[in-house]
Amino acid sequence: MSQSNPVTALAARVAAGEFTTLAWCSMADPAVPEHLVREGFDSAMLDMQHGASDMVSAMAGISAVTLAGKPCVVRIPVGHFSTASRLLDMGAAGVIAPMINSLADAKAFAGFMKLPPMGERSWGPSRALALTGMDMPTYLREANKFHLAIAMIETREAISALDDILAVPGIDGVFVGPSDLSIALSNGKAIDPNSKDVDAALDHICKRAKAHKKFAAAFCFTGKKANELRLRGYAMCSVATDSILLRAAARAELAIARGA
Ligand code: 3PY
Ligand code: MG
Repeated sequence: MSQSNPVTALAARVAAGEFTTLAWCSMADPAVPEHLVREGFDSAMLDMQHGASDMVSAMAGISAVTLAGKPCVVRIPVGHFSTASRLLDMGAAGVIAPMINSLADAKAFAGFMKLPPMGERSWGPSRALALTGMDMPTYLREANKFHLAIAMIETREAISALDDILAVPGIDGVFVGPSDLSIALSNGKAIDPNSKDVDAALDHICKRAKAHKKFAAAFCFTGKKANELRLRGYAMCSVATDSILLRAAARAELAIARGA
């Protein structure tokens, strides 16, 4: 796996033990993730679960990011595992699946992410061949190694099934969703991604991931949190979101313009 090929670079960097940042994008315009990776993010993440991306805008975003020389991953809506295969066909470097709560969820997701014999992904990497520069035999041989299947852990059920999920061969890593997890761990009483319970779960999830030789990743609202989790062993973190960054920059510049 090469770090110079944008589609394979994310898996290569994870395998090399390097920490990577994700530009979390809820806007569908492909210029948004492209700007962010050109400003230094290691990769972009297009959100089809809670963001505006659909299949057409995701394809444009994957191309824009990849042609800017960086890997692009996409989060699918809950349970839309067949969409994961299509995104890989379009050149995504990996897919994040939300609400993976059981061994059955993990197996179903991995099945759509990996080509046989590891999974049941159907052949059709039309755009991916162009973006990777690979011929068909090379892609068939290499794809399962460089496409990251990332399962979100964000419920009590997922934490109970964590070892089963991590043991699925086609699952490469886990991704903590601290907002949903905080709601689950407080039995629906609170949304607090920085709660003590979420914090304890973050260490537990990272430890179990390492025990299975898989990687741990997490959503972070700030660079400070991402750096903290990096030091606690996390391999990959988002840093804020496109809209958080845009709104913060707007507030800061307007305050200066108004003499603050
Ligand atoms: C969560 O925190 O629940 C997420 O899914 C990250 O956006
Ligand atoms: Mg969530």
